[in-house]
Amino acid sequence: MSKKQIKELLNLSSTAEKQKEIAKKILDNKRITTEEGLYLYEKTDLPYLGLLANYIRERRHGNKTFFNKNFHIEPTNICIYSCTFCSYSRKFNNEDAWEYDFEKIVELVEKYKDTDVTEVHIVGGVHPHRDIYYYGKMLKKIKKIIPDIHIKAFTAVELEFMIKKSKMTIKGGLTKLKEYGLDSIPGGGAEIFDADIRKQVCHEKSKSKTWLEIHQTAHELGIPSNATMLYGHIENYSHRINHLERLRDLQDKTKGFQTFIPLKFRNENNKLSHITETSVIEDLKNYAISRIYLDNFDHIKAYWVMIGKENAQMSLNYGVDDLDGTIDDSTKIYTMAGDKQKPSMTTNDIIKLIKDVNRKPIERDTLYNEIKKEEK
Ligand code: V47
Ligand code: SF4
Repeated sequence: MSKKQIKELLNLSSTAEKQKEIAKKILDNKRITTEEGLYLYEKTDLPYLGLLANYIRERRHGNKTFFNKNFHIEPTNICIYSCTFCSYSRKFNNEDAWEYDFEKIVELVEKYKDTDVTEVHIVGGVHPHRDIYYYGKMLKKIKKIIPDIHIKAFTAVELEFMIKKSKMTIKGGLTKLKEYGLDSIPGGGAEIFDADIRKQVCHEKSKSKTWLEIHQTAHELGIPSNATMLYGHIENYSHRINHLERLRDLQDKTKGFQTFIPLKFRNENNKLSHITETSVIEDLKNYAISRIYLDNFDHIKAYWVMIGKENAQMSLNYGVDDLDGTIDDSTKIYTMAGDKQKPSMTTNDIIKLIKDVNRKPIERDTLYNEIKKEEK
């Protein structure tokens, strides 16, 4: 259907020549340039972007919409950094600071022992006292309770710190963590790669080069990872395209990224609260352009906790094919930044959400192996 619509668009005299050129490239499965990416952000509208992005999404995945059964652990919100967009981190002596001890972590994991959850996602603050040996012990304890659970843990920012603290090289540190049970790396900490913007929003933490180096090394060691982009704060469209370009380049080299997750900036309780959050239209445009631009990424994921369930449903027509998981309500990173929804959905909730917009729910594991087909 969308192929026919794109062909009709190519025949319309009112369609701008540049839009026709880009649409033709998409039909021919060709890569668009940085300049064309910027043009998409600056000069095109949502119906056009949706048409192209949905065509690509359906060419790759048809009607399939992936989700997984996972739970999150945020071991601590104590963090040495002070990113201006962050609502969640606290210094040691703050009354809202927390750190779970191993007993608490074990208690959290045990809740899922005899369930069909396939993944645990672990992301937290950069705690000044915690090194690889500490986190290694944590991973081992988790695997002891649920041996075949997939552990997706630690952003590149957390990894850089714990590896340095343990006086290891990136390669040495990641190898050690793999031995301890690390299976893949989440996409956080990327924020925006542009150096000027990074300086303004998170000047102390990992440089873009280091973030990319950690992911590249992980891929070379057989540890897959995800990629994110935090958008809708002080960056402009060329910063976003530059970010996507750098991810696309690395993916050409390693093929180690599994999915791209645009993260919408939420503005409550942080130093950027004066910034108005992006509109739904802008969010959908951003998903669509990500789908069009990242031609070497298999999946585009909407993190429903952050954009809300209805917007996540809409995103499935704008390039998104994955809605993340049935997250347990221990996640605080977004509720502290303004999300009002309790971040938890049962499997039936997520299946219904997907079916309600005529897509086909597919449960996957972290590596996108299909677990069980849900017939419509
Ligand atoms: O790096 C922090 C972002 C990230 C805010 O790989 C904020 O499957 C919006 O890594 N508004 C951490 N975003 C989360 C993360 C993640 C999330 C979902 C899926 C995956 C995955 C990874 O959260 C941080 C930062 O970019 N963040 N504060 C905020 N106020
Ligand atoms: Fe720390 Fe991460 Fe928050 Fe930055 S975004 S202050 S690194 S918890």
